[in-house]
Amino acid sequence: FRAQRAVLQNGAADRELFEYVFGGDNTLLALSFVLNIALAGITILAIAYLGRHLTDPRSKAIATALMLISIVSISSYTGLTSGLTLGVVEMPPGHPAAGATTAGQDGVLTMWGRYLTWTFSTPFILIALGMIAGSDWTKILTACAFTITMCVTGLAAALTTSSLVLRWWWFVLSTIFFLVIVSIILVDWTAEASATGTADLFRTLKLLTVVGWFGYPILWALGVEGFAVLDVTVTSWGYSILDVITKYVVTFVAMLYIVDEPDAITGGADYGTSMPGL
Ligand code: RET
Repeated sequence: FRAQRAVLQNGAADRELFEYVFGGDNTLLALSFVLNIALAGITILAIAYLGRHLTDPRSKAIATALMLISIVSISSYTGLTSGLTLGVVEMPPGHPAAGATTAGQDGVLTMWGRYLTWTFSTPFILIALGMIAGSDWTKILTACAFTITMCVTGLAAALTTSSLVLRWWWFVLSTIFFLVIVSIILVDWTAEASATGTADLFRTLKLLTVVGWFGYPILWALGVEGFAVLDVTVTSWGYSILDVITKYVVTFVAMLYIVDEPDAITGGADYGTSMPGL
C-alpha cells in the first residue's frame, strides 16, 4: 500500500511540476527545455543525412556515437518537459535557498533528470573524442567510467538534503572525477591526436569540450542548488546553452570532418597493423 501511495504521489507530482513549468508563468524555463528537443531532433536527422555515404567501420562507429549523444538528449529533455524528471528538493539548514517554496511545496525546483541523463550522454561524447584522437579502449573506457561517476555524484550533490557539508562534499568528489577526464583529454588524447594525424580537428573539439564542460560545475555552484546566485530559469538556460556547445556544435564540427573519411579517421591502409590497439 505504501509503495502504491508513493507511485500515486509521484504521478501527481509530475503533473504539478508540468503545470508549474508550462502553466504560463514560466514560459522562459519551458523554452529552455523545448529548444533542446528541437535541436537534438535536427542533429539526429543531420547526422543520418551527412553520414549516408559512410563506408568505413571506424567512421560509422564515430558517427553512431555522435548520434547517440542527441538520442539521449532528446529523451532527457522530454523527461524534463513532461515534469517526470523534475523535483522539488528542500535545501538543508544554512543553504541560501533553505525555506524556499516552489509550486506550493517546500524546496527549490531541481532538474535532477539532467544529472541522470548526462550519465548516458557524456560517455558517447568521450567515445567519439577518444576515437577521433586514435586512443586505445583502456583510456576511452576509463574516461567513460569517470564521467559516469562524475554524473552520479553530481546527482547525489543535488539530491542530498541532510547536510550542507555533504552536498558540497559530493560536489568536491564529482569535481575530482571531472579533473581526471580533463587530464585524459588534455594530456593523453592531445598527444595521441598528433600521432594519429587528427591534431587540427582535435584542437577545436578539445577547446569546445574542455571550456564547455567547465561551465557545468560553475553553473551548479552559482545556481539554486549551490550558492543560489542565479535563479532556476537562468540556470536552466545556462545548461541548455552549454549543451548546445558541448553536444550539437561538437557533433557538427566532427561530423563535417568525418564525412570525407580521411585516412587518419578510418585508420588508413595500415589500420590494425601499424597502430596496435587503435
Ligand atoms: C556537476 C556538479 C558537481 C561537480 C561537477 C559537475 C560537472 C558536470 C559536467 C557535465 C557535463 C555535461 C555534458 C552534458 C552533455 O550532454 C555534476 C555539474 C564537476 C562536466 C557535457
